Amino acid sequence: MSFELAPLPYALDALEPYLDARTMEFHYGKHHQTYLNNLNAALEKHPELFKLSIEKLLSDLNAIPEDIRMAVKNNGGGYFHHNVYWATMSPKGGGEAKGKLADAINKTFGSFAAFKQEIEKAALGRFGSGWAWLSKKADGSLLVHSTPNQDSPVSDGLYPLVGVDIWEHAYYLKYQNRRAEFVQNWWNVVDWAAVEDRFVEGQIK
Ligand code: MN3
Repeated sequence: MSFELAPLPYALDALEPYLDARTMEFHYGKHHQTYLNNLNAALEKHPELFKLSIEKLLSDLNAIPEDIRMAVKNNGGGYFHHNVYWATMSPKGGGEAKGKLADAINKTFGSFAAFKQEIEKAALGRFGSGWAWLSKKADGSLLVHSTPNQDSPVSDGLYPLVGVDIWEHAYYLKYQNRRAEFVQNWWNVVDWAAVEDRFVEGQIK
C-alpha cells in the first residue's frame, strides 16, 4: 500500500489571480508528484514502513533505516507539506482567522496583523528554499517558524497548521524573484476554517 496523491480540492485555476494555473499545474502535477514517487520508491526497500502515516515517519527520522533516511526526510517532507498546503487554501479563502484559532493567535502574537508580520518575516528571512509555518507545539500553544528545504516541523515535535511554500517553484513563473509580493498574495487564499480544524483536532498520529 503506497502513498498516494490526493486530488486537488479545487481546479488548477481556482486560486487565480493569486496563484496562477500554470504554477499550480507544475507544482501539484510535477513537483508534488515527484516527491511522492521518490518517497514510495524509497519505502519499497522497507515496505513494512508503508503501514505508518507520513506524519509518523517524519516524526522520528532516527527510526528510519539509514539507507533511506535522507530520502524519507526530503521526499516525505515534500509529500506531506504539499498535502497541507493544498488543503489549507481555497478560492473562498482570505480574511482573518476566527474562533478558537483567532483567540490563540491573539494571545500569542497580540493581534492577527502582528501574526502576519511574523509569518512574512519568517518567509522573507529564509535564505534559499523552505517554508514559513504556523505550527502547534505539543502543549497546544502556537509558534511561527521557518524550515529549510523540506525539513518538517513534525521532526521537531511541531504540528504544522498552515505554511507558505517559499521554494522558487511555488512562485517564480508569476512573481519571478518577488517573494514578498507572492506571500502578500497568498494570504488571499488561506482557508482559515481548514487551519482552525487542524488547530483543534490535529495531532501526529
Ligand atoms: Mn513546493
